[in-house]
Amino acid sequence: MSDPLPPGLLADPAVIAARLGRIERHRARMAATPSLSDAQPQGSGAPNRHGMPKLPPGQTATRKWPVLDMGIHPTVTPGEWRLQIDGACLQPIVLDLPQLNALPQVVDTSDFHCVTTWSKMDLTFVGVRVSTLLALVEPMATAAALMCHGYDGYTTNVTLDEALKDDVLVTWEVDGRPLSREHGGPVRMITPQLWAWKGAKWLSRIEILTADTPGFWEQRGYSMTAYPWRDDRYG
Ligand SMILES: Nc1nc2c(c(=O)[nH]1)N[C@H]1C(S)=C(S)[C@@H](COP(=O)(O)O)O[C@H]1N2
Ligand SMILES: [Mo]
Repeated sequence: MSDPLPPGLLADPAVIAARLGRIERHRARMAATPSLSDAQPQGSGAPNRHGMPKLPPGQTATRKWPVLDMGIHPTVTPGEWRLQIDGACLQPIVLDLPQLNALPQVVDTSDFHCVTTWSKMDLTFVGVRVSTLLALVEPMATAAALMCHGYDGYTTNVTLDEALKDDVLVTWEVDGRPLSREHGGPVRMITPQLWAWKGAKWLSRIEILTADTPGFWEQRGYSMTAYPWRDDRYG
């Protein structure tokens, strides 16, 4: 791809090139099996763990939880970590980890579906719902989407409808352990109803937008909506 990386982005170009190669292969598979494509991805509904076959089409469950990112893992200590929440809201804030931990917490078991065809099932996360964080900052009536930023310069967009789902968390603990650095510790976001790239690791900022705007992978051909159960991967 010829478009330059955004400034400040720590990325391995070989990792990005390899990931982009999947788009053409996916298009070819969709063309060969039109029943897998769906022009109307789901926009709402019950969480996918309930009343659905567990694995989305084309996915394989893994035993281990793979690590996938742009190749550089920023070091952010729990003491240094901050989350800025700003944009189209009335009360922008910056939270440190004790302040985040003091908010109402939830424990939720959900699945983690990666667009590269692996799914890690049944991870139990402790965190704060994104809906709780958004309530704190009072989004304006014009708010439509979030741009989630990582300390590595990564960005990904999530519509407000999706971000408000109960299992969308800002999390620091998984399966009884602090979230490891390679999985985005000290704090990351998860989006169990969407492909996992929508969950920014090393979360640094949640920017409230008035229009859904593509993030890093979305600018490079990944789906804006990213619904695993519709095989909605690219384009
Ligand atoms: N900050 C940041 N977050 C990121 C990424 C990244 O490169 N940087 N990669 C995304 C992608 S493509 C996936 S599939 C998941 C992988 O999370 P894991 O490494 O914990 O499995 O993180 C997402 N969040
Ligand atoms: Mo991914």
